Amino acid sequence: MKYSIEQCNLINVPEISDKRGSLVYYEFEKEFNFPILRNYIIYDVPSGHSRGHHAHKKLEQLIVCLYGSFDIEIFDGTDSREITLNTPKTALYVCPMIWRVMKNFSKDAVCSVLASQKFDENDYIRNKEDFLRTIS
Ligand code: T46
Repeated sequence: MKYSIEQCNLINVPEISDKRGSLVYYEFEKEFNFPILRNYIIYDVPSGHSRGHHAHKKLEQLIVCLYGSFDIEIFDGTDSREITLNTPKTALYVCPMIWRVMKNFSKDAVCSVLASQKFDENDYIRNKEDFLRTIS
């Protein structure tokens, strides 16, 4: 199956705000089509550093910025798009076989990722030439 960045959409989740503050929730099965088997959190990224630089063979993910901001570039081998994430109200769904680079992290940025599979290094394509060869 050919995947494209057209399938990587921004999802706005419900937000409930009152005088005590705000709450957002991610309700699976209803809003997302994959089970969440893992959550990991990225934080304390030093200024000027980027992360990612890989694609996943099967993994689907929802990438959320809990605090601060960062940019994520997604590339399907043909088209690319850069998206700024800066609120827990909006998640970026990333389908398999998308090259991603996360950059421009603010000093206080906290990124939470909800993933469809447990960690498996064999699911990664960490070499860009291998990625381009795989999708061609
Ligand atoms: C992704 C982007 C958005 C684990 O042992 N378990 C885990 O669940 C994860 C995510 C990573 N690791 C190990 C693998 C490496 O030895 O932690 C180390 C750092 O991982 P990596 O260099 O892949 O981190 P990022 O920030 O470049 O990429 C991560 C995810 O790995 C990746 O799936 O899509 O965030």
